[in-house]
Amino acid sequence: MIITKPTNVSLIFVPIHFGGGHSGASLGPAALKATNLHKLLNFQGINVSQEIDINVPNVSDIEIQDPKLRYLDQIVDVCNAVATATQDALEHNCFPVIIGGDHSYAIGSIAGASNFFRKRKQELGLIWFDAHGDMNTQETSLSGNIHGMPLAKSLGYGNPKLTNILGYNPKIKSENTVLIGLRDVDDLEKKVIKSSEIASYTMSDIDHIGINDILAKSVKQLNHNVEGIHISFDLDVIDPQYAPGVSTPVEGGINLRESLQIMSYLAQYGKICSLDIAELNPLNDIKNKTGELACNLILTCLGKNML
Ligand SMILES: [Mn+2]
Repeated sequence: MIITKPTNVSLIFVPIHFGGGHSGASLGPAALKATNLHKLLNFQGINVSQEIDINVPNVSDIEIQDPKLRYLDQIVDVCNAVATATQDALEHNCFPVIIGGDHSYAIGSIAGASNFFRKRKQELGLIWFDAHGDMNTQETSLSGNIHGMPLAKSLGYGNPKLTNILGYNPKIKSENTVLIGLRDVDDLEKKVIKSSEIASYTMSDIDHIGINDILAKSVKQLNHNVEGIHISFDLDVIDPQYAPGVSTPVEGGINLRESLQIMSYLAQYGKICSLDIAELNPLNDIKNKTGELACNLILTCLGKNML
């Protein structure tokens, strides 16, 4: 099996919180930097080619235009910058790790990765780890928070300003999408997910089938159709016992060993091309426990072994 052991990575930090309304999410990138990620990557033989801090506007004095899509224009700007940085990293043979920040920025990272493969007439696959569906649109969302919508946007549903980043949609086909770890899904989202071709696995499925078999099924399904797979990992997929530092914790998540097993499995599969680590919120964390785990997850995804 090919091992995903990139020699060059690009760290893209996105200190955004207004996709979710939990201000601590903007501190996620700083908490990750405090884990010494850069040095630890170097110890692992990985060169950090660039560290990019995406410019995120201060929204405290911006009036919300549309309560159904809060901070739409600001999020579009951030996602455009994230898309460019992600695509650029891939063009330069660097593995992009995009660190948030609330999950809304994934609209941008997926757009960038998708466009890289599109230019080569290839397709991108997506594995989305999350307690939530992130499949809302302005029609179904109760909060208007865009961090509950990024998967829907990447699949082409919802407001064109978000679905058409980089000028096309959808970024991903639903049959090339896998959703893992679900346990807190809105009723309308349930209908959308069930009626789509997305392969979705709840926590109950993980209990019944086991995470390894789910990953094996997932990569087997995607392998035929796609050249690269983007991983969008919302830290709230992990149980708050191990990852309290997230904006919207939900009991009953995967445990610490399962989270590391996911990354070690994916590291052995050659098509992983880019990684989001989203929703780190140090204001809810305990002594940067979740930040340290996030760091370990990144290192493991990039080939760190226990022995
Ligand atoms: Mn999410």
